[in-house]
Amino acid sequence: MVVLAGRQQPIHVLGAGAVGLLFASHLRRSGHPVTVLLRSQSAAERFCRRGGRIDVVDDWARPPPAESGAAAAAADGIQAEALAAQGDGGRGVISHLLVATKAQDTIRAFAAVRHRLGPQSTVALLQNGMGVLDAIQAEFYPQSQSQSQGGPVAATPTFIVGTTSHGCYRVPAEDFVTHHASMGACSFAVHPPLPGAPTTLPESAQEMADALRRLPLAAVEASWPDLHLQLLLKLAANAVINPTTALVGCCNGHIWPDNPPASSSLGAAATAGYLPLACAEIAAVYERAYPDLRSKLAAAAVEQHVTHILRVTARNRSSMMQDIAAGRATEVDWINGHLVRLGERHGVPTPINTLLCALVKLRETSGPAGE
Ligand code: KPL
Repeated sequence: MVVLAGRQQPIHVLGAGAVGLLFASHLRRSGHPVTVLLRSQSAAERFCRRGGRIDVVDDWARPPPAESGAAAAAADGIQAEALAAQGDGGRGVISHLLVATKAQDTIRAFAAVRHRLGPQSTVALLQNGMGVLDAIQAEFYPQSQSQSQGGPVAATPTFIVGTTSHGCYRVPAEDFVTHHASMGACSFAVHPPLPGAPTTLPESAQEMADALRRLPLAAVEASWPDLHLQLLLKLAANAVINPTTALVGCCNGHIWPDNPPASSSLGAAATAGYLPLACAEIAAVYERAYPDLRSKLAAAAVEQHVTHILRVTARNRSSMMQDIAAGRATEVDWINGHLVRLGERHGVPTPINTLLCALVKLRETSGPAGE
């Protein structure tokens, strides 16, 4: 951890949803100073009044029938800052930033901290879907894109891209509490320096990678190409699980084909046809878009991965299901929408993803109670 003026630099966490709270709490419990960046002054005050405490309810560690009374593991002494105060230029540089916002909220949230990031900063991104780093670069660091084509060297932060299969959800009535419903894993990779940029990464990049690796969240550092493969597999899992559970309003396990049919009639229907068809469509897109990865992204491999994620997150409520239930916009454009656009670019039809996209968007506009 960098020590400036005798003070350890905090890891700032942007996005206080289920995943952001889970990581913030574990980072704090691992001994790091942590600052959560909250949307409003009143949220920051509420957080300070509870002693800067985040509770993680470890649902995954409980046997299935015991649905209540789980002890929460608390991490306290976490600092909070409000993002709402525009022009908070007085606040210092952020050396380590973990962005755990929803894909669709990331550009807006990033805009509020961009002025506090410099070339010595490291930003770890942890969104579902694809294209968030490209969108950030296009919006805030357009020079970095010209640099990849040999343009002038850009003073951008170092980016770490991660993906996680931990299942977690929040209950709206519980402030700063996250339920860790299923123990998954996490992979991340440091974005390699762009052509022409210094090849030595800032200290903050190694520190951020070390901090993530040491969390009790099965986090592993991957090479950049390996991470790309994992992002594509995770995209497939999110494209099948999230809209289906959001539209039906069920936990992930309900659509898990191996669930006993007695407890899940939709699970049985999925076994019969839907899941393999959806996976085959995604694999067909990948085959054209990434021919080099053909052997690793065949329909059987995609289906095996989706089924694995369904099994390990059976007790979770997918993030899209939670968004729909709360009347919020979803990540569908970054997940199924991304696959539809990729299919269009490579001449592969994507009727299932197109339909899922359209249905989720209709559901988004019909409001929480479906009026
Ligand atoms: O990423 C998820 C999500 O809900 O967004 C999974 C891994 C599917 C867990 O529910």
